[in-house]
Amino acid sequence: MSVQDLIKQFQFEKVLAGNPQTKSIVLLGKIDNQDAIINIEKSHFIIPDHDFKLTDLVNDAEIINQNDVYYWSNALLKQTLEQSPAAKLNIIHPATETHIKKYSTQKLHYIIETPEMYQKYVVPYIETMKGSRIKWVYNILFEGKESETFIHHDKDPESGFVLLPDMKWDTLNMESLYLCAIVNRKDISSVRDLTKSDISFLKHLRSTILSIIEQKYPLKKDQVRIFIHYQPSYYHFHLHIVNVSHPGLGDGIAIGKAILLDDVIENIELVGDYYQRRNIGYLLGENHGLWQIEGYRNTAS
Ligand code: M7G
Repeated sequence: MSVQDLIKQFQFEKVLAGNPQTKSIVLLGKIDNQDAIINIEKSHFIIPDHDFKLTDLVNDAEIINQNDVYYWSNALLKQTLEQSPAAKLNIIHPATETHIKKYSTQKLHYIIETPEMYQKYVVPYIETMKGSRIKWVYNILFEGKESETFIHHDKDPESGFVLLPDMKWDTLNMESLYLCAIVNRKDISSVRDLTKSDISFLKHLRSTILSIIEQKYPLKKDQVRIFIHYQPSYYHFHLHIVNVSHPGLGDGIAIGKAILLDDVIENIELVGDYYQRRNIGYLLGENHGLWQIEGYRNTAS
């Protein structure tokens, strides 16, 4: 089904979340009697370097009010799908219960996860999250899905990875550049699995990604931050690569979720089993699968 057909068939049920700061909204509804999630985020502006006229951007405006030298108005922008789209629209269909919970507004808790909590509750939880939930990852790595967008693909089973545009990026606006690097290795579920033996692998990822970015985009290596999430939504090791000018959508780059790759490398260089031994603090929503586990919840709160 084309994206236009999916949009036409969407039957709205309710708003799952909305954020006036990121100018985004998440809707729940049905397509073909199956749950569907629509995530719409208003796009950032793309201003050409030269020959820019405000009327290229603004089609019309209506005054709200005026006082002294101050004018404020509502405006209609000139937009095209190819160069200046109004919004980025993502669809998940059919959406699972886990998707619906993930995208719903929820109460957050600050968790200090001890190595014992990790072993007792998180390891078994991760096992239940592998299978179909990371099908999209294996589609990219082994089935050629999205391969037309690949920026880099090294098939070496130990050191190789795919670098591609993240689903969160509109692929047009450099200021919000958001890439994802997914490794071929299947043995790293999260930062908790990284040890001294992974240092050269992580350094290889870092240097390869940075040199590709410098070649391919008008960006220097100090203009992106590379980080991982803990807890991630998908337990197959991947890196987030984001333009430093992008504050991130929602909590994606916030403390209590994002960990810089440089910090990870340095930590395990200093203490080989750093991520096996230490407590890790993070924010967790009440809809998260881990919060549903009574023992975990009681230990965490
Ligand atoms: P995460 O930390 O596991 O989850 O990162 P979260 O950031 O969603 O909480 C997974 C990353 O992969 C996110 O940045 C997603 O936007 C991105 N992503 C997820 N899916 C299902 C896809 C996909 O199918 N294709 C691409 N290109 N990126 C995806």
